[in-house]
Amino acid sequence: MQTITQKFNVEEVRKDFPILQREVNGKRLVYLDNGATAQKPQSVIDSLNNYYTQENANIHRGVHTLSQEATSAYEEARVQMREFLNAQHTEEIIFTKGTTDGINLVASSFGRFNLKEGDEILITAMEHHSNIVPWQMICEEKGAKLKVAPINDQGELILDELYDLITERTKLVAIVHISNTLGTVNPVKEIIAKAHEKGAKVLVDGAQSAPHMQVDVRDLDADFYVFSMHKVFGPTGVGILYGKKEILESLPPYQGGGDMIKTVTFEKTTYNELPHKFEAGTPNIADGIATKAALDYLQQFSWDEIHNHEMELLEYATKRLKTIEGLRIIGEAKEKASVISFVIDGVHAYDLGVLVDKMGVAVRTGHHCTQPLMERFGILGTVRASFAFYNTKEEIDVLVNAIERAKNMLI
Ligand code: 7TS
Repeated sequence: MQTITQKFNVEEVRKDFPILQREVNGKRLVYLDNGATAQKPQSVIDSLNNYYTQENANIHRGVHTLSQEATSAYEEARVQMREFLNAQHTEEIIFTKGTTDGINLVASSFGRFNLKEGDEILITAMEHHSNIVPWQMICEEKGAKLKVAPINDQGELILDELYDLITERTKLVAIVHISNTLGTVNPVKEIIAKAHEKGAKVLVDGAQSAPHMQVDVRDLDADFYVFSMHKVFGPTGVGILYGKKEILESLPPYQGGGDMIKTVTFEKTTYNELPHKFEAGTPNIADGIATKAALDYLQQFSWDEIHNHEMELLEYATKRLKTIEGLRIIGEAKEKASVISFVIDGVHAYDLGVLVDKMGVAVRTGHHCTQPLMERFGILGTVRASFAFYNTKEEIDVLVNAIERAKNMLI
């Protein structure tokens, strides 16, 4: 799948991301909030600039040259995304606004079409709010039941209990691939197989996995896979919904409007084919096109190189953070991505976040849009450092020193 043209060298890689050179509060930026959004390489920024300076036109409608060029560039991004995910058909790739938008699309369209009173949707205790609330809304509308699979104290799914919760009433299992708060990597392939045995479809929230690992939707046999490009070194405002062709074809549209129709009369409208059926209105053209630049950038490296580097960072950061007295890591699953959440006795996460920011270090604090998960651990929030492949061990040293200093000021 990957075309490897460049050997992974973190110092060289960092030069591709202009923002990493800037200072924050008089200190070199140490950006450790990649779980919220990742930084963009110059090639993505150039793609956006090029679109607005050279290509700007609406797509799928104009006969003029600019419109045709923009349409080709947009559709090329879709083709490349198909390859990136190893999907079978290009029309299985739907452009959305992001993960949240993709989940709402499926909840609304699949939910309206398939759910009836007494049916069940299964999620897990570690879901992001955007993989909880849309299901609550559609379950309430349809009289269906939302069930929640539990986790253990390490932050791993209790698989036996999860499998017991999948019944013949379960219409869909909606599950996060990698937890944004705990870093836990869930065995989604196995879960999908079990769900399919019982006739349930599966949506995978890939918001945190797409930036860190190879996603092969056919190998996983996922029915739906959603993520946001802004976490995959691409632009904001564009996301991907992969759905199996036969399922997407069977579903009603999410929104009505231009581009999603074949014919319209006041009596009856017929809908366009995939993928346009799910892409009403003028899409986010510039960002859709820049998605290709992000994939081109990422595909210079092998996933093994990225994974090895990130695992070194995870191991090093875990070891160093554990030397801080009173610090407790939340989420110690055996299979983890490069995300570390922690609490420190007697210190409020928010205060710590504000102080380390003064030292140039960007981390996230709070509940990370996983309030039920915070409740499960009996805490209000954590400090979270989430690493990308452009981060370094030196930056982890800066983080650890900043935390020590902040802690001494606060206690
Ligand atoms: N699902 C997961 C697992 C996420 O981590 C996020 C965003 C979303 C869904 C929603 O993605 P969006 O692009 O539609 O907003 N997570 C985070 C985070 O951890 N910090 O800020 C956003």
